[in-house]
Order: sequence, then structure tokens, then C-alpha cells
Amino acid sequence: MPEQTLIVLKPDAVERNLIGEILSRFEKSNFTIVKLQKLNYSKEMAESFYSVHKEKPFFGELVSYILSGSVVVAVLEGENVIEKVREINGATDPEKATKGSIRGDFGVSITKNTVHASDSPQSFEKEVKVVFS
Ligand code: 3AN
Repeated sequence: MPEQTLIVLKPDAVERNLIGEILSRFEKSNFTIVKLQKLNYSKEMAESFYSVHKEKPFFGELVSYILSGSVVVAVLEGENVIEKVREINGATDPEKATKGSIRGDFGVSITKNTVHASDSPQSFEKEVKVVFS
């Protein structure tokens, strides 16, 4: 089975009507959208989704930001999709992300960095259960 990843278009992407623009970048890179939904995280979902970061100083900010508006979650499929999508997204900090990457083009700050993507098959399995159950 081809690899899958989970992406989240964060509140700053949804608020600025960037859903189509961002999804089209993934489709143009030949990845297939397998599942797609607009939703609002609950506090419980947010804390579980970001639980690997719970000891970090920015955990509270991360959780409150993802709760601040609607998001779009999608499962993308294709060869080497986890690594390739992280390249398409660009560096975590938009100031360090290259032009042409999603965060380089649209990111506002390290918190409002427009898009999330799983960093491993294990993260994907965990994240997909949080958002699609
Ligand atoms: P990525 O999303 O690129 O995998 P991670 O896993 O290091 O980055 O961080 C998860 C999220 O936490 C990031 N998307 C970002 O919004 C936030 N974050 C990471 N580092 C910081 C930081 N130093 N200050 C504030 N927020 C951060």
C-alpha cells in the first residue's frame, strides 16, 4: 500500500481562504486526497494531537492556537508522501522556510505556520485516529 500522511490546514490558512491554493499544491505534486474534512478541534483532541510536545514551553500556545478557528484535515497518499509533503510545507519557522514552500509563501509566525504534516508513519497512525474518529 502506498504511504499516507495527515495534513492539517491551520486556522490562519482557513481564515485567509487558502484551502484551495494549498490543496492544489499537493495535488500538483501527484498526491491523492484520500479523506478531507473541515472541523473544529475540541480541547481533548488538541491535547492528544500535540501530546508529544506537552513538556515544551510552547505547548499551551500550540493548543490554544489550533482551537482558535476551523481547520481542514486531509489524508494524502503517494510514494514517499511523508517526506515529500514536509518538503512542500517548508521549515517550521516561516522566516527560515524557502520561497515556494507553503510556510515560506504563507506562514505568519512559528505558531501560525499555516500547515501541519505527520513526521513519521507512527505519528500518522496516531494523528489520523485523533481527527477521523
Ligand atoms: P513541524 O510542524 O515542522 O513538524 P514541530 O513538530 O517541531 O514542527 O513543532 C510542532 C508545532 O509546534 C509547529 N508546527 C509549530 O507551530 C510549533 N512550534 C515549534 N517550535 C516552536 C517554538 N519554538 N515556539 C512556538 N511554537 C513552536
